Amino acid sequence: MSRIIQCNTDVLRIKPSEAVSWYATAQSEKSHTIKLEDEDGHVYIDTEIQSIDLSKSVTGSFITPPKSNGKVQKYTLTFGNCISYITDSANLDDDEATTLVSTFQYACEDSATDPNDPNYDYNDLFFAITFYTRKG
Ligand SMILES: [Ca+2]
Repeated sequence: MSRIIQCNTDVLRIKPSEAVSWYATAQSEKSHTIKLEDEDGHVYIDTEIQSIDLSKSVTGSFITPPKSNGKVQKYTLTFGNCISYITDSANLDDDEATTLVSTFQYACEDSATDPNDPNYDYNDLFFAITFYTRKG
């Protein structure tokens, strides 16, 4: 079920050595920044998208580092020019209920029209990030 989150950050728990891909597009007069960094300050996504009609997009991929310090890293996702977002996720599981693919999607609100009277149509920035458990 979708959740409305009243801030511009989320925390993702991503397994070590996981293949990750992401995609963003926008429908806004504003330029939107997206950043993903781990607890040690390493940056995995640092991008900007400016599109008024969903015609432009940015995409990328990376592999998370091997497990360090015996812990699973938490990654902080930040939408620089948004004030809230709606999010949901979906998993693809095999016959043994092992998750093969997880996707988190975000529809973000920037209230570009008037910060004092936000329209909350959540169509300003769209972002999706997918983790692939079974790599190679
Ligand atoms: Ca809006």
